[in-house]
Amino acid sequence: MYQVYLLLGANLGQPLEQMSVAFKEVEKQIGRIINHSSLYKTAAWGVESGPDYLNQVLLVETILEPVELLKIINKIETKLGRTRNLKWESRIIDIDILYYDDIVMDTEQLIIPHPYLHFRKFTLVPLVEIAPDLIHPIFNKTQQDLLKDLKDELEVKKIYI
Ligand code: PH2
Ligand code: MG
Ligand code: MG
Repeated sequence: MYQVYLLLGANLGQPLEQMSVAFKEVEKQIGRIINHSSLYKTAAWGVESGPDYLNQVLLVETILEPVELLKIINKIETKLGRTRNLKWESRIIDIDILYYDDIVMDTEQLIIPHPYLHFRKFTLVPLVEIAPDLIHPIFNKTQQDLLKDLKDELEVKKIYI
């Protein structure tokens, strides 16, 4: 079994509903969700004119190897209506692999850990909620320390539903 941290994100359509469907599809097709963060309402990062996002981090146990996992993720995203055009454009659903055990890989297809996670408060705040002491295998820092060192000022607000 491998332990994988995934980030769910949505800012088009009915974000709350899509996040909930994605959560269930992850359980069905990827593995047991052993922990998850709260939901966060977050300002669009990268293309800052976009609508706010909902974001959530899941910790999942899976037997899928990284590339197999990516394929299943793409399948779930497509099932929910995701299309792809521009980098960082608004989306119905996005499922990103943040960490996969303490694996480090950098191929054309897949980079683990996620190459932008340490630049993004919308990723680090939910990660700190459920895994403050998890070590980033390249920077050798905890999630708490990565967040402390981060200068991203965009709003990340826990929501209660
Ligand atoms: N995802 C992006 C680009 N910008 N901004 C927020 N707040 N949340 C996201 O999940 C997000 C983003 C590309 O994947
Ligand atoms: Mg993403
Ligand atoms: Mg993605």
